[in-house]
Amino acid sequence: MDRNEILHLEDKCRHIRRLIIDEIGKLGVGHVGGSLSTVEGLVVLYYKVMNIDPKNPKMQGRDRFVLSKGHAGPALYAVLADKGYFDVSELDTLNKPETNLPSHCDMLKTPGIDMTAGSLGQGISCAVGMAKASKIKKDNAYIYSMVGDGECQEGQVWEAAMLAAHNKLNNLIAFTDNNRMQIDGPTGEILGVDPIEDKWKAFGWNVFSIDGHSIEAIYSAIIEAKKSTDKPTMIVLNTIKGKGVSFIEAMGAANHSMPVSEEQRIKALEELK
Ligand SMILES: Cc1ncc(C[n+]2csc(CCOP(=O)(O)OP(=O)(O)O)c2C)c(N)n1
Ligand SMILES: [Mg+2]
Repeated sequence: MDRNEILHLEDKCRHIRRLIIDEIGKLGVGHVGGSLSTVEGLVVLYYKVMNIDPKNPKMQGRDRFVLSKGHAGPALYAVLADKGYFDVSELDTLNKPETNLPSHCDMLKTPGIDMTAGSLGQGISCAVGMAKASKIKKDNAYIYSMVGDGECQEGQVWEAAMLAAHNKLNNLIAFTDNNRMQIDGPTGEILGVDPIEDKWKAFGWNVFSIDGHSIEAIYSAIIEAKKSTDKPTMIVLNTIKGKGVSFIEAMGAANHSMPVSEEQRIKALEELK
């Protein structure tokens, strides 16, 4: 990836963060921290890697993305709107009555959402099934998914991990958004998941651990992951919860689901200019 492309995608990340702050800010409350930490991963996937067509969201053989940490829906909606799956103005309806953009992803409501998620552990399990289905259909699709570090406390995540390795699902490339925070505090204090890389390796996955806010590192890891012939890949994204807005980063786990005042919305947008 050349320097210009990296700069372009970094700009895109700033823009997506602005959309996230704006949509949650206009609602007044939401999952800010865990949305902001996903942005570079989503941007590399949606603007560089995935075989998708926003004008034809159900295109046969498309790549799929399952946001297993479904509470970060606002981040994915910002990306889908910017890609043209629906009008950017729809972001103002986030989590309001009759919206197509509920706080957690719903495949029956939102164009571009391929799997409903929000009950932690279920999304990655569905992604494993989708990767197996793609192998059976031989449609050459890649299935991408993202779990949270706190989500990895769910036993179901490890059942999915085992099944994916057993089935040699090298078409499954997943990310852990390793922001080291969950709902109530630091993951390491509540129920530690470290060493997270060794756990995925022990379950038979190909594993990378990288700076989750580096466009270049994420892209390179995906290219490497695609060389796997017999294993699913986990790319551990070492991230910061609330990334991009200093006063939100400084809140730690208190930014998980937080009220956003009009003053905070404007202050955050200023910083993301
Ligand atoms: C099965 C289940 N239990 C509890 C919750 C409530 N919940 C939503 S987010 C969250 C914390 C998740 O932490 P993490 O996976 O680290 O998310 P992130 O830091 O990326 O926001 C919890 C407990 C849920 N959505 N699903
Ligand atoms: Mg977390």
